[in-house]
Amino acid sequence: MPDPPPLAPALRRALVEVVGPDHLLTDPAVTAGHAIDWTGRFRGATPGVIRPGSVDEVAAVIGVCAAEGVAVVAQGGNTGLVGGSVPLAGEVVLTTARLTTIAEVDADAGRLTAGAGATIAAVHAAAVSAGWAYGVDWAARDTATVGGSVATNAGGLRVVRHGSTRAQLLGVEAVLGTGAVLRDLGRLEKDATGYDLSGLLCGSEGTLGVVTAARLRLVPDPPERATAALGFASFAAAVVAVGQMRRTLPGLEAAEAYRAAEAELVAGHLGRAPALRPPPPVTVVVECAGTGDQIETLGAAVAALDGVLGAVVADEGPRRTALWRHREALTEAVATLGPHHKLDVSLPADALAAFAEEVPARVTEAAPGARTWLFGHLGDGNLHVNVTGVAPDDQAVDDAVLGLVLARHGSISAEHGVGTAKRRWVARQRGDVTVAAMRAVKTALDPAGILNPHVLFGDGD
Ligand code: 2HG
Ligand code: ZN
Repeated sequence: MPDPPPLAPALRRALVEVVGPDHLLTDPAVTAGHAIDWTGRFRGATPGVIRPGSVDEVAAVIGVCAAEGVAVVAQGGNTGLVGGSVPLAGEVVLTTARLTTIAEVDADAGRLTAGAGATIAAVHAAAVSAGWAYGVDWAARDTATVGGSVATNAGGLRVVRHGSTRAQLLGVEAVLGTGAVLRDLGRLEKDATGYDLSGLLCGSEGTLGVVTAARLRLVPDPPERATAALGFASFAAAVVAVGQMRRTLPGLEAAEAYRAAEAELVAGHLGRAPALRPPPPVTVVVECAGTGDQIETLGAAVAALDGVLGAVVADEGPRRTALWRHREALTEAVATLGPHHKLDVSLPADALAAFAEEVPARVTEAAPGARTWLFGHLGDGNLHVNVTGVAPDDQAVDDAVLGLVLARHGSISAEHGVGTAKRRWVARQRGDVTVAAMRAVKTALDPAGILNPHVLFGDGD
């Protein structure tokens, strides 16, 4: 996009008065990194990046922007994949990078309060030091932040055991579009006093408020863990086996899948042999955790499965790390192939295998030169359809894949959010009544319409 006009002098002065001159960045060489997403597919421009250092500064910044009618995109680690945290229409960027405090760790109750800019890795470390664990985790943990994870209701690798971010959330502190501060961090485990506004802000993608802190529920940290890579002839066989493990293995923490093509791509990228040789049509990485010998527990569960073509099992140590590395590095391996489309979808269990078998053909029908890369979280029905060899703004592939998802009663966004990439599809999935109610909530909490105004809602909804 062409460079947006510079900030008006009065606005600039008002923002500097709030955050100080060092925390309003306007040099394009500095702001450029905040204007492009991780995949390189979504590239915008911004007249300024604001770095408030406290909730009061966030409130004052939003108050100034609301009064001036200036649109704001809130940004955490900028690891989002759907164009929801970059200024595609010349918005100013409000980064939570300075809100990193992790406080009020309650080791008895198992909860902590984390600033929006704290990374997921920092939350893990704080939880472990208090004798607990945090139930949400994914490969971008060192960069992705609490605020972004709340804004997108992020899922990740452990949803099969602990649920998505909303399931960990006791409360949030957030600045609404008016500049008012919603202080909802003190909620108790049981609290039936009206609307769950923290739950509502979770997944709202920066459209209702800027999350500045979150009160997070922690989970026990089991002492023993075992991980296995299992081979299957098809997604259908893998889905049946994962269903059986979910029923019989209470400590199942993850069940992740990828195909032979992805196994070879990531092995080449890492310069290591695939987890299973030769790679089977589908590899499933499973992990269980608990007390007692988990190799034995997992081994017994695997032995009872039908259709396992090959298996390697590992406990703590480099072999376990290596099994995870092959799964977690898939995103970076695909990224080496250039800008690509990412379609993060979920399917009902009984439709998942048929979808996985059909989607590559639908992609090549829509874009003959395109290639599909397929992997994801089999334990909760979430597949990541990555497509390379297609222009960044070409919608034909997205339409083919998302049309198939809706025909199979799935969701067009499982854990990455809608962003700008999928906003045309929300009404088709959720229906007009739901979208009208969502718009009414948006108007109530952000009457000036300044908070991330170009995500979530499609034109004409
Ligand atoms: C994962 O599961 C992330 O690794 C990223 O959600 C998925 O790259 C992707 O499409
Ligand atoms: Zn994922």
